[in-house]
Parts: sequence; C-alpha cells; structure tokens
Amino acid sequence: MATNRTFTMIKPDAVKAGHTGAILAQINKAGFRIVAMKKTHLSAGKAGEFYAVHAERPFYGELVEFMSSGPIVAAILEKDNAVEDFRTLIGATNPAEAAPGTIRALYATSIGENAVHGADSDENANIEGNFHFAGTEMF
Ligand code: 3AN
Repeated sequence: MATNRTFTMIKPDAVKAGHTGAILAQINKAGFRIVAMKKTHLSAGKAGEFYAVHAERPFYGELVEFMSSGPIVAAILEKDNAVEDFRTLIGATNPAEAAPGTIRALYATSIGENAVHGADSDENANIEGNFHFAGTEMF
C-alpha cells in the first residue's frame, strides 16, 4: 500500500559543509512536512546495518566508512507521493547526472558523497524510518 511518508538523511559531506539549513529549507519549500528529525553520528556498525542491502556491492566498505565519518541529520518526511517526489527533489545518485536545481546537483560532490539519502520505496521508507526513530519520536 502506498504511504505518504519517506525517509531521508543529510549525509556527512553536506552536514560538514554547512548545507543542513539550506537543504531543510529546500525540503520544506517543496511541500514536505517534518514528522521526525535528529542529528546523530552513526557508528560503523550501525551504518553497516542500515546499508546491509548493499553488502555485496563493491562500494559497501567505502559507503559504511563515509556514512560513519561524521554527523548526519535523519528525518521522516510527509507529503502526498512522498517517496517519488523526494527522489525527484534530490536528483540522480550521480550528481553529474542530477537535474539542475536538485539537492544533489547543488550540494553533492561525487556518486559516493552525494549529500542526501532518499528511500527508494514505501516499504524501505518505513523500515528506514523505524531504524532511526521510535514511534514516540514521530509527530
Ligand atoms: P540512491 O541513494 O540514489 O538510492 P543507491 O541505493 O544505488 O543510490 O546507492 C546507495 C548509496 O551508495 C548512494 N547514495 C551512494 O552514497 C552510494 N553509492 C552508490 N553507487 C556508488 C558507487 N558507484 N560508488 C560509491 N558509492 C556509491
């Protein structure tokens, strides 16, 4: 069943570069409501668990190292058609291919350090949101 929620993380590269406020403003301007949000620092173990689906990919080690290299901002967002509309807002995984004006086109530096994460399905949005937040932290 389609839901109206997605899950995002502002990744360590964008947090470190001071883009958190601008990215959140762009997310709000696009019509997403913040259901839950926190700044946190994933351990390598937790990052590995989050990205377990990519464990067999050649970039898994690099991805886990990067995602645990500094603080992130994790959030659950709400809007009609949230998953698809958020993927449109962030742009392609590779910033060189991301449409102009998208968050990755504006703030990502490479395919690995690509500024933001966006869930790729309603099912994963739910799993990822529950990974980071308790029900009592969602409003
Ligand atoms: P997306 O985040 O756009 O859904 P996925 O699910 O293919 O992209 O990849 C998950 C994450 O893995 C990406 N956000 C990116 O940080 C990293 N990644 C994907 N492809 C590569 C690659 N070729 N080299 C390094 N890191 C990658």
